[in-house]
Amino acid sequence: MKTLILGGDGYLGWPTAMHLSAHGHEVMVVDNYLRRNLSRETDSDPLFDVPNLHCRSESWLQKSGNNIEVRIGDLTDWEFSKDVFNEFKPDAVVHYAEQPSAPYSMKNRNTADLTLKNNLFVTFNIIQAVHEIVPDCHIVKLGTMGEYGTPNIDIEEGWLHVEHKGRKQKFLYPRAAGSLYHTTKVLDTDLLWFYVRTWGLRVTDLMQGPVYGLETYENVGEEALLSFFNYDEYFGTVINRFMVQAIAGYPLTVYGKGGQIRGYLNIKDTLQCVKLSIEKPAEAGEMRVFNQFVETFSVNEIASLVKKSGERLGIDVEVQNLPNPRIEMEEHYYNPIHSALENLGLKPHLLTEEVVDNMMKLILTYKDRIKTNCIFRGVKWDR
Ligand code: USQ
Repeated sequence: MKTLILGGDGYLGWPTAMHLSAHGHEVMVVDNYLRRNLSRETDSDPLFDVPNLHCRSESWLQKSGNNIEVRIGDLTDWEFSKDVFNEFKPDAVVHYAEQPSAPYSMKNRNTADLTLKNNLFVTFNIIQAVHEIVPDCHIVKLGTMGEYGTPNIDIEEGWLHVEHKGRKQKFLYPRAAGSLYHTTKVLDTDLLWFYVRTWGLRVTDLMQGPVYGLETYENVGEEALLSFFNYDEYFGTVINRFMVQAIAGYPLTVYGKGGQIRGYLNIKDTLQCVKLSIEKPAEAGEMRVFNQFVETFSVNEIASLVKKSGERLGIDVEVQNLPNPRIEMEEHYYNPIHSALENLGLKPHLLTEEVVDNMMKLILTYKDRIKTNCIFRGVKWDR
């Protein structure tokens, strides 16, 4: 099976490429190094240096004997996108090629502009290229649980059945995103749904929660194959950030009351979910939406897990409640359904004490690399 991974340099893109390659897929990765460049521009370097995609592909070939093709270019450029699809003719395309940070999207007008244009035009070009060149290709799109916001009713998997004045209709579940970044994902979903209805595309839209973790089955023990691991305010997700803060002796930055609940997953489960989605594809004219996370935690619960791990490892961890720079509910109902991926065969990895301790120990080996000035920038939503 030929699988094209767009955004193949990122935190999730490169591990996905290796995982699918290890399981027999013929893989091509494409990236324009946007995430690397934004990390550098904002002085938000990852915990360790990450070799470029050509070097990582070479390391993977040495380790596995499998080749991963690499193309560097900007997928908002139609000519480049068209060339990639014409050359590779994928059976499936995994779309990670987006500016992934909520705080970055809220920093100023220019970062908002970049986020909106990049995210929507890459999605648009993928849709056009699939329709023109490989109409049977399955699009697996990384969306976010943040598309739904935190409504006061259960969150279904993508769709809501509404009965109104005696008649029934299935709608996309109402969206109410909490940042411009999350809103671009809502707009992506709408674009995809329009073209599924109009052109009969096959689409799986994965509503993913925040991901944590470093090691996957393919990179374990090999620094050259590790993924980007950001812990700064822009590009780090909260569990990864809190562990690095604990190791650095920097008080954990709980925003507001810390009752914000999200659905989390280990990076290993992202890889499983994407693989399962590709290998059991959507039908032509079908848009599947799966909620992609395995367990929910409040920010306070995460801080407590990290603090307790610190106690076991002999590290004193302080927790600090900061005024929340974001606009979000700090206490709320949260009950999202997440059975579809488990029904497809997902075997969840949970955030056990052992998993937290092992991640903390690995981060400890990079303690000298931690730069505390990027941990808190205080990007305000209502600037
Ligand atoms: N939070 C803190 N302190 C911090 C960082 C975050 O209290 O130092 C809180 C946030 O306010 C939020 C929660 O932790 O309530 C999660 O924040 P996050 O930064 O881990 O996640 P978020 O900004 O929502 O974005 C991340 C990824 C994004 C993905 C999304 C999934 O960066 O690409 O789409 O998680 S979800 O959150 O389900 O929308």
